[in-house]
Amino acid sequence: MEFDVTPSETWITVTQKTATSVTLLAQANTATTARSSTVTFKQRDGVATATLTVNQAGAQIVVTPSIQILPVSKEIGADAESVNVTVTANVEFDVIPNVEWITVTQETATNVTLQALENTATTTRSGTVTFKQKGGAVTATLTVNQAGKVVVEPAIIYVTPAGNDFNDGKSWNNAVKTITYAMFIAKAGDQVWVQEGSYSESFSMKSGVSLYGGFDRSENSIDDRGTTRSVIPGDFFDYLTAPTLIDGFVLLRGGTVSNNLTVNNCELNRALRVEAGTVTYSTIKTSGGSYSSDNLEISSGGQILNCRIEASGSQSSVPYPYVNAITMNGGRIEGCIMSGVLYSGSVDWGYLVYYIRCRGSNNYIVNCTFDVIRTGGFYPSHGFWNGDGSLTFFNNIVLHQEIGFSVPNNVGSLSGNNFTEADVFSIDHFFLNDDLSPKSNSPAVNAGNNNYVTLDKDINGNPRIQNGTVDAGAIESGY
Ligand SMILES: [Ca+2]
Repeated sequence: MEFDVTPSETWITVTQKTATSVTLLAQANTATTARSSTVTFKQRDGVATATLTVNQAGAQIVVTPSIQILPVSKEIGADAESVNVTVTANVEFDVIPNVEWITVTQETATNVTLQALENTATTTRSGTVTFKQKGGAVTATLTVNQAGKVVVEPAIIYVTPAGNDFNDGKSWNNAVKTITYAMFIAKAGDQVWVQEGSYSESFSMKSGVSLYGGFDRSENSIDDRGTTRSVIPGDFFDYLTAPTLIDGFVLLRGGTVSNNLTVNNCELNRALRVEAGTVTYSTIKTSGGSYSSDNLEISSGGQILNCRIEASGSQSSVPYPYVNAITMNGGRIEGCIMSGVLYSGSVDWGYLVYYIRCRGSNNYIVNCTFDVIRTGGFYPSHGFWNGDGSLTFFNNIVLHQEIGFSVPNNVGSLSGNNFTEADVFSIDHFFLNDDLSPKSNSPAVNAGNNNYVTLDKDINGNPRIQNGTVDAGAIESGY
C-alpha cells in the first residue's frame, strides 16, 4: 500500500522516499534545550499508521573562562589601608599578591578584601595582585600603587636673651627673644634651642616640641652642650597630646609634669608634681616647711627615674599633723639617689615628719639608695608612712646610720606595714664608695631581683644589670 510521511515539526524534512525506504533530515539544533518530533507514516486513503519519534539533543553549552575585577588599579596613601575588590568570575580562582606588604584578609566568590601595610619609606612602591583561574590560565591583575611617607624636616628655632620676637628664629643671629614666642611658631617635631641665661617668663609647652637649654651658640648638636643650663624662673604648663621634652634647664618654680611630658637633664626646684609624666637624669630639690607641704608629689603613674632627689622636711615650732618630704599616690621612683634632711623640731608633734608618705596603690620604689639625714626632734622623724597606701619596695639600699626609718629595716616588718612586696638592704657606708657605688665586698653587689628592673641604664648611664644580676641601690657596680 502507499503511505504518506508527515513530520510534526518543520526541522525534520523528508529527503528521499521509496516503497521500502524513507530518508529524513533533521536540521541542527542551535538551541541549548533538547527537542522532540514525531514522524507519522500513514496509509494513504486508509487508517494504518506507524510513528517514529525523533529526540534531538540541545546544542553544547560552550563556556569561555572569565575573571573580571573592579578596580583594576588602586592608588593609596602611605598609611595602612584596605582595598575592596569586586570579582565577576565563572571559574574558581586564587588570589596571589606578589609583595609581602599586601595580604588577603577576606575572600568570597564575588568579593576580595586586601590589606596594605603602612609604607614607612619615603619612596612610592607598587605591587600586583593576580586573580588566577584554579587549574587554568585565565588571570586578572590588580595594581596597587602606594605613596611614600611625606617627611617634614624638623626645624630648629633659636632663642637668645638678646633676640627679637620679630625675627624668624632660624639661626642664632636671627634668634627670637622668648621661649613663649618660639613655642608659638614651633610645630610638632621641631626643636627649640635656648642659649644660656635667664628667661623671665612663664610659658606653655607645645605638643611634640622638644625644648633644649644650655647652649653657648658653638654647638652643632644637642650632644655638644656642656653642663650649664638655661634658667627659667617662671612656671611651665603642659597639656600635651604627643611626646614632648624639656632638657637642659634650671626650673626655679617647678610645676606639673603631666601626661606626655618628659623632663630630662634639668634641675627642678620648689614644689614639683609628677603626674603621668616622667623625670629622668635630673636633680630635684625640694624642702618642706612646718606645715602640710607635700613638696614632691608623684601620682597617676608619674615616674622619677635615675634622678638625684634632695627632699627635705622639717617640723619646727608650730604643731601640725603632717610634713611629708615626698608623697606618692600611684607613682614610681627607680634608680634614684634619695637624700635630704628630716628635722623633727622640738615639740611633741615632731614625730609626724616623714620622708615618704604613700597613699593608694601601685607605688613602686626600686633600686634607690637612701642617704637621708635625720636630725633634731623630741621624737624621731620617720622614713616611710604607708598606713593608707601600699608600696612595692625592692632592690633598695637604706644607709642605716643616718636615717631612723620608723619601719625597721627588715622584710618582716615592712610586710606588716602594707608593703606589698619588699626587700631592703640596710647596710653601712663602709660598703659603699663616696659616690655611693658598691664596693667589691658590698652585700649590695648582685643581690637584687631582676624582675623589678624596668630601666636599661643606671643613674650614671651604665648598663643597669651587669654580671647577670642587678645590684641593690642606684649605682650598678662592675663586680
Ligand atoms: Ca650586678
